Amino acid sequence: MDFTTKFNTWASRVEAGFAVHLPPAGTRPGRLHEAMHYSLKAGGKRLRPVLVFAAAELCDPFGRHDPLPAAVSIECIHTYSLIHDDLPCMDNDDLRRGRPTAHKAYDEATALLSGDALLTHAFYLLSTAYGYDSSLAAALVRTLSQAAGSERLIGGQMEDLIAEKRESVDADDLQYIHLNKTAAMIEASLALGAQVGEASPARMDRIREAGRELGLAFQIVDDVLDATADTATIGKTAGKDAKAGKATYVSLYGLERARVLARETSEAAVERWKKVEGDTAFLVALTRFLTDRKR
Ligand code: GRG
Repeated sequence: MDFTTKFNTWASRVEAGFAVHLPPAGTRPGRLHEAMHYSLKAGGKRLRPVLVFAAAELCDPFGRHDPLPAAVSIECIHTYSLIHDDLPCMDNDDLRRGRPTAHKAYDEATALLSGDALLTHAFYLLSTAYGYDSSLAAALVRTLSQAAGSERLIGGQMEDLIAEKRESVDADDLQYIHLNKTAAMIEASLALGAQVGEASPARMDRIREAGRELGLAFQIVDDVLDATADTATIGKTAGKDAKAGKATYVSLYGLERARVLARETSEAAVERWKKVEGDTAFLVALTRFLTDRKR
């Protein structure tokens, strides 16, 4: 199967999985469940679920455990983080994934609660879907909760908000923000897939290292796109980082240097993939695809 077909197959699988692994939109309270599905189905790239499938297949081509619940759970956490990030008390954005943000389509309280519900559901799903193997379920919950917690995703978001109010931000601060706000969830997607595929500890370490580098490259490209692409293409308000005084690779290093750093970091990730045992061709192609993406 070629790269695009494989990516689209996994992305479609996770989208179909929302109907199986979440309470339906009509579940009482209808407004809450409808808002959860509204944001989930808004049509993101589905990068993180695809990473779960790819790592699971890499580590266990025979598929002893189904990666789908893990893939749905990481997309729940990612979507919650986007809903909350768009709220007026954070980035205050009107557009996400090409549609009105959750608090614009509903209201702030509904958006907040739908994010809370997606966050909570992710762990319910992992613990029930893999409950037949309690050590696997516990390992998955540990990986995801650590990546989404106060020292990683939420910590990165906190420092990002603090940096907006500061006079200057240095390379260390920027690295902290991006490693935690962005790379943590990308690394965790791969780690979840590798756990589903019963990877050895050594293989897991190498996969995580590649994920960390891929996550950084992804964020540098995101910074470049925010500075150069138009709103219609990226499906969120372009040029927001500069307006908000955000710490980005473009604000710290300038556009041209940021472009070079994106390519170098992406190639560093490719080198890491080559050190991982097994057929990493899809992950190498994905790394390069993400560097050249337009949205
Ligand atoms: C509110 C705890 C909390 C965290 C928010 C996700 C996030 C942290 C902030 C969103 C802003 C931002 C630039 C985050 C960096 C990660 C990132 C680029 C997210 C967007 O991921 P994509 O491009 O989104 O994969 P889609 O919509 O395609 O799924």
